[in-house]
Amino acid sequence: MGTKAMDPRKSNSTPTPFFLLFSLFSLAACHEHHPLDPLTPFEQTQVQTIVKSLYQNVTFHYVGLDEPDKAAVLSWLSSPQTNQIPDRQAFVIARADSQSHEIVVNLATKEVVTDKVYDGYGYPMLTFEEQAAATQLPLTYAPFLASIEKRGLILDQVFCGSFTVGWYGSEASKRVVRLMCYYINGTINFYMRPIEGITFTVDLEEMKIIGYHDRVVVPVPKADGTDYREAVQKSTFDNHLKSITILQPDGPSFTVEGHTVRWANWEFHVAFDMRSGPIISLASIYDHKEDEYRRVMYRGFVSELFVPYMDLTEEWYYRTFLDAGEFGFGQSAVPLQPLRDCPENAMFLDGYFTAQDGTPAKISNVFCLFERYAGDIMWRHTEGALPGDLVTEVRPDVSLVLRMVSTVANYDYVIDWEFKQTGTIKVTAGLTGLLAVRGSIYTHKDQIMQEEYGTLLAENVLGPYHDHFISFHLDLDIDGETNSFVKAKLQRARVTDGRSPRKSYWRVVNETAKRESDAKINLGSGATEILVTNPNKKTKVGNDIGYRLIPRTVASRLLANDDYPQKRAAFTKYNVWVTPYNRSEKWAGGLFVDQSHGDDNLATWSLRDREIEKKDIVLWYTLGFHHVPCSEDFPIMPTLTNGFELKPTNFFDYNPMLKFKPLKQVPTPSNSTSSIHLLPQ
Ligand SMILES: *[C@@H]1O[C@H](CO)[C@@H](O)[C@H](O)[C@H]1NC(C)=O
Ligand SMILES: *[C@@H]1O[C@H](CO)[C@@H](O)[C@H](O)[C@H]1NC(C)=O
Ligand SMILES: *[C@@H]1O[C@H](CO)[C@@H](O)[C@H](O)[C@H]1NC(C)=O
Ligand SMILES: *[C@@H]1O[C@H](CO)[C@@H](O)[C@H](O)[C@H]1NC(C)=O
Ligand SMILES: *[C@@H]1O[C@H](CO)[C@@H](O)[C@H](O)[C@H]1NC(C)=O
Ligand SMILES: [Cu+2]
Repeated sequence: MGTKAMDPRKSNSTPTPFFLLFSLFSLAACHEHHPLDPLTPFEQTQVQTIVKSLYQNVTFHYVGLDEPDKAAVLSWLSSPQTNQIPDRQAFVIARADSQSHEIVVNLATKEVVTDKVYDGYGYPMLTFEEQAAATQLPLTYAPFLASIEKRGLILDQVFCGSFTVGWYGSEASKRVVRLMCYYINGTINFYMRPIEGITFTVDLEEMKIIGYHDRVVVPVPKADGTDYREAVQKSTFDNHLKSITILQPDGPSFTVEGHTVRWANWEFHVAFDMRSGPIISLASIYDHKEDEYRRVMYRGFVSELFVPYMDLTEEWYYRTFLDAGEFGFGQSAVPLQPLRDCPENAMFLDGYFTAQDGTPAKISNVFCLFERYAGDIMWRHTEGALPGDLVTEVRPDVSLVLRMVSTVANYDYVIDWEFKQTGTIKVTAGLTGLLAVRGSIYTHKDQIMQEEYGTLLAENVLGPYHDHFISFHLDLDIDGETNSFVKAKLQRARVTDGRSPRKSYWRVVNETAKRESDAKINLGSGATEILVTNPNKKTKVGNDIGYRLIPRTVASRLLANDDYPQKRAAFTKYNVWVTPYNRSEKWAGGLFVDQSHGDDNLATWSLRDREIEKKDIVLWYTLGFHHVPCSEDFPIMPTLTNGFELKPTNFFDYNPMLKFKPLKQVPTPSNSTSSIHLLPQ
């Protein structure tokens, strides 16, 4: 951090070395594939050609790598020179002839391996193109034009958004969305100006409005004070912050080769997926004592999100979104802004998703990768008890962060995967952006005489209560695939035998889960440590090798089990689940999520109650936020964060950073005495 730093607003250039690195990244990706590399634009185009040769009239809803079998990947990894790389295959979800298809394309042989019509409940992820087309329909729809006129609004200031409809018990369904319109006139923040009381239903196959109800006229909230742009707010107040920058005069300490990132004692592979965003694979940590990389996680990614609103009015009750499976958490990612979204020392990576017609679409700067030094302490001690000089040993905490921001319409989700030299993987989810608000007749809380489903945030603006759950698929391989799941319960014990003047203490009672039903856990009551261990490997003194899940704030679902949205998002029933590895069990809310009935998801898979002891297991952790909006969330929300850590627990024989050279801290070559930067020694 330096006080001599330039004003970040005046510079939009990223130093050249990072761009150079980025070009290497793309080049390497073209030449030699890692079996888990995402599809390249060239491969996406091959998929497009092959699928279009089957169906002329087809829309692409998902295209991604058809993940090879884990055994094949691991055997390739054990000896990449001698073992053949598994054939590259693409997995496609497409619509043709009004049917959903699951298509697997072999990119080596250019053949369609399977083409299966899906006839169960639920529909594929929506495409941007069909949503854009749907939201244009109101602008020429006579009943809506009349509603707009009745409210004294002008049409060219109206903007409509599309929303998935959920499922509320009916048997038959069509591919439909609901629309909600907003008034722009005078603000970029139209989300704060709902034209409340109107519901549209659009048939996406026919691309026409099939339902319209103008139920009630509610004042459109004012534009005043809603526009968050600095130029509009004219940012009058000044906290007198001087500029801050992060300097790495010798460049970053990480390298990116293909999609493999190496930094400090970590190595992992990172891929972009249009459904889940970042997929971290094969995360391994170097153990200097063993002189080898030891695997911690085979694959980790955001599997599903669940955002149910608690407002029961006609215009709102259906809003119970599953953002990954309905809207695409990955394809909703946005380009990160250098110096604002990520610090100056960040490197940026691009990602590709597939547009509705099968064409590759690029998201520039979809990830940033940077070393974080926030002035924190990794470990320290001052020894002053002995005669002589005070002894102080301190190690600064420097970590590596991979970041993505997904903006699913109004909300912005900041997802960080952070790797610490002590072996911890820390995942942070930040929520910011704009609340979904309801237009209301109220201008003051005292006017509210009946049950409302939210907080009055401003005149005519009500912020409905809602949740955000984010479910992570964590295929941990703690030093190998054979793992067990252990609940270490901290239990109070009474002293009754007079062995101590104390009356109580606590002890650890370990329970190893035998089957899936033993591993469904709601955290937050009692003291239980959650561990994934490798019972075949021990530390020097005989403890099972392991990693611990350390959640931040725990939020458990509040909806009833028989409520429709809860059935669809039944993965939120518990905070923690464990399943045996199965290549096709990736999406906690099921594969076809839009209007799903909840018959294909984590909760139904785990009814099989499979054995999970000494098996290759997957840990699922769902973090949550209960969001009771407050006035500070208006007109734009300061970031709210939650997350979890995966921390080595009897994985190493001693503090893994004991024998590593500390970073050398040198003052920057400037007049400033307070600026410090770090150099590896
Ligand atoms: C393609 O399919 C869509 C949706 O089923 C249909 O509306 C459209 O008419 C079809 N176009 C052609 C050229 O067949
Ligand atoms: C649009 O905004 C302008 C400026 O704030 C205001 O004068 C005008 O009345 C608004 N028009 C409508 C139809 O809301
Ligand atoms: C329980 O497991 C923890 C973590 O692996 C370990 O530290 C502890 O020694 C175990 N306790 C017993 C009683 O086995
Ligand atoms: C993998 O999971 C799918 C979906 O739950 C299931 O149909 C299949 O039988 C499972 N495979 C194995 C080997 O258990
Ligand atoms: C150092 O300080 C002097 C006097 O304040 C100033 O003229 C000079 O530009 C400074 N140099 C740097 C590198 O900031
Ligand atoms: Cu929220």
